[in-house]
Amino acid sequence: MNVTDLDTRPAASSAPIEVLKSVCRSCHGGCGILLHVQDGKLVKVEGDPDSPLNHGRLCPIGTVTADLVNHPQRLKYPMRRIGPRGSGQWQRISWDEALDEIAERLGAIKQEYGPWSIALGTGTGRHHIRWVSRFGHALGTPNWCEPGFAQCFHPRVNTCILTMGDFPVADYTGGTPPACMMFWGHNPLNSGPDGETRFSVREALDTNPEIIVVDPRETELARRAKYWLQLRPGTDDALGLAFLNVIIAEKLYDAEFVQRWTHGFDELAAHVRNFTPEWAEPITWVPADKIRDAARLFARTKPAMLEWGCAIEHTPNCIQTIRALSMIPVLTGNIDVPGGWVFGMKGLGRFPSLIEKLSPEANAKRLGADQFKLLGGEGADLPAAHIPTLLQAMREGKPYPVKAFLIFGNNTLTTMANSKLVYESLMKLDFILCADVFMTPTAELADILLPAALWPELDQLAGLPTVAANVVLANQRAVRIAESKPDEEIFVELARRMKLDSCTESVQDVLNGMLKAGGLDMTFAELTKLGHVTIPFRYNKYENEKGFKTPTGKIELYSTRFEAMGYAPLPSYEEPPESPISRPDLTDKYPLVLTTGGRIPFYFNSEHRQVEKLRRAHRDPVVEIHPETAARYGIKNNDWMWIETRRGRIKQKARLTTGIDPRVISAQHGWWFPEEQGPEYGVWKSNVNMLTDNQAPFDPAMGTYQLRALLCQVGKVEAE
Ligand SMILES: Nc1nc2c(c(=O)[nH]1)N[C@H]1C(S)=C(S)[C@@H](COP(=O)(O)OP(=O)(O)OC[C@H]3O[C@@H](n4cnc5c(=O)[nH]c(N)nc54)[C@H](O)[C@@H]3O)O[C@H]1N2
Ligand SMILES: Nc1nc2c(c(=O)[nH]1)N[C@H]1C(S)=C(S)[C@@H](COP(=O)(O)OP(=O)(O)OC[C@H]3O[C@@H](n4cnc5c(=O)[nH]c(N)nc54)[C@H](O)[C@@H]3O)O[C@H]1N2
Ligand code: SF4
Ligand SMILES: [Mo]
Repeated sequence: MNVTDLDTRPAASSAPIEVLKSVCRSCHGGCGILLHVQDGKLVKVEGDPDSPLNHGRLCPIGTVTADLVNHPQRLKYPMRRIGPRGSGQWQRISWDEALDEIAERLGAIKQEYGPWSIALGTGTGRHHIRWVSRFGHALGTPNWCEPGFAQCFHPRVNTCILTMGDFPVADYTGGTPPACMMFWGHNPLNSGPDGETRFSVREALDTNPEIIVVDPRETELARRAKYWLQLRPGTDDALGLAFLNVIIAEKLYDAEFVQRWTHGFDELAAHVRNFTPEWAEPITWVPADKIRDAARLFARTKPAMLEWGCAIEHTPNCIQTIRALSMIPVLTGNIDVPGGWVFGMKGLGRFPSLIEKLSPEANAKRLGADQFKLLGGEGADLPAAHIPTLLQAMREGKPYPVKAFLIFGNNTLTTMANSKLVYESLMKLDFILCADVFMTPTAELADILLPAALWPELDQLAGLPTVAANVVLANQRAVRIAESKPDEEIFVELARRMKLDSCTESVQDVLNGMLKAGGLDMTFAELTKLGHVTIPFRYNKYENEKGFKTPTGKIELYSTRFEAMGYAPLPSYEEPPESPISRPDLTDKYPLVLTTGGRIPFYFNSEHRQVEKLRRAHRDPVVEIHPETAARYGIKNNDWMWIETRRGRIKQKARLTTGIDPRVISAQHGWWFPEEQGPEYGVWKSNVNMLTDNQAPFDPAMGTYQLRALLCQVGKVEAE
């Protein structure tokens, strides 16, 4: 579907239209957007031509913002459940009643079991994500979580901070186009890179760089690539090590940069000596010559950038995969250079997470932190709880009971692995609070349900480290919908009602404080008039800043921090726990490799299935399968087909394509059906996390579980 097919015409009215500058926050990106408001209603949106990130364009999701905001199924007022959990019986209550009841229930649980028995959950990249941990810390609990934290983006952030002192991002705003772009487990034309926008990627592609793509599926980028490395899902670590082997063995590295600015090159060189492309070929299914050619191309073409995505983080060898891949731009001298990988300018001050308010006793209780130090302990930029450990504490009361879960924007039943076990865990709780913009199968399990505001209904600073690379963006409240409230304001009101000694400042005070701490001499209200501020960029910052912010002052190829925490200092390969190589005993019953979750442009994870215009563009869940494989099972294009793993069975619609290996299938994630009967809304029908596992093995440092390389079998769904 084309974006222009979406009907965004304003409703007929003669009242004046006010146009407000804002920033779309329907994904991790920050496209400039103009909000047209008439009679207090959002009637139309347009891309902001002044935005350096999208130059007036919007993707399908951004385009339907008014449909989303004004959707008749939005939650409009607080509700209390009156029947048994999951019975779908609700009663409208006032905000005062809701907040009083929440305060009372939390107070009682805190008293009896300690504040750590209250856990909080949120969703990816939300405006209020850091407010969830802030409120938790003020309440005295270290147990907040987000399904992407151990699985997406943050493993890259934490690893790079430890080994390079900062998190590098691709440089799109400096005016120097990349000569080579390598897309590794990342499809930013659909997903938008982390905190920039797909439009920056398109503009860079228009300058005709060399392209390398590492992906099991033939995406648009793969079709444009000089080298498309069609690897077996879950083997990115082996492929990354083979790249390092070629770059070092053939002396393709930037000798001057490596000598002056890296630590542990000799150890790395010895370590990867045997990881030749020939070693990697049978593991990854990528021909050795192709690996060699791609590594040579990346190393010889300058400047070059690596665009990496969450596919490399959906594996229990997540951290070491990131380690291997991050060294490719480092060895080739593409760090903090125009058109390469750069460190941001940090126009925003650090968000006041209030972590210092946690008592040492509470801090020590963060579930999973003793084991997974990059997720919950000393190696984490913002420590979070380990979800499988948290769910176990809900189910079994071990290592101590978790009694309440406060869910602020997370469709837990669809986005966390092993949905049935997640459901069992939630059903054991004494109290569930859910704040969401729509009713969902997860929200139906709550005791109290709060109507959250969407981004056009609130004030925020776009605060991802990447967005703040050199552009600081303000998102301003344009409209209000019924009794909905921004999550941030809910936290402040709850903190005040519970008489907590922090988290009681107003949202505006916190935003102004972040601008001030970042050195911007303006208030949030002043920034909203401008929409965004661009900070002049500097490259090669390490030269003037006495090196990189690591113990050795250099980029640590051999990581002293990892070693000190008891983790391997050099990257390694681990076979996925459920693969044709690690579990040949399963392949008779489950002969195919299943990958999940490749993004499509019409939905953000489990969201937006209510929006008819998007549904018209993409009605059903789709699984990609090779025609030869499909023929073997009697499956035709558009047939519903079963997908089954050791955990469960779901159905999705077959899309036959030769752009996938006959031994692999790729299923979509986040599916449920708002149009079907509640309280389940078809959540057990096509939800791919019925198939995934949240049990060990986990990444030893991050606690990550496997989402992209599992064994499955398929079959045609006969008429039911
Ligand atoms: N199998 C498999 N599972 C996956 C993935 C995969 O690739 N494969 N991807 C994983 C990844 S990377 C991630 S990050 C997670 C994402 O997991 P989530 O973050 O849970 O996903 P979403 O569906 O985006 O968000 C959940 C809810 O937030 C609500 N919401 C939207 N805006 C707001 C708001 O402003 N306030 C409040 N209170 N609620 C709001 C939406 O209505 C929705 O119900 O999923 C993970 N799960
Ligand atoms: N429109 C839209 N935008 C989104 C989202 C969304 O749901 N919709 N989700 C947001 C979230 S939470 C995230 S984390 C990002 C994710 O965005 P990306 O990081 O781009 O991740 P995906 O699109 O899930 O996967 C990228 C590619 O990885 C490939 N892949 C699958 N398995 C493997 C593997 O084992 N190895 C390798 N190398 N590749 C593999 C898939 O075929 C896919 O093309 O997008 C964000 N933006
Ligand atoms: S790419 Fe993201 S930020 Fe940009 S319009 Fe689409 S949803 Fe909004
Ligand atoms: Mo994510």
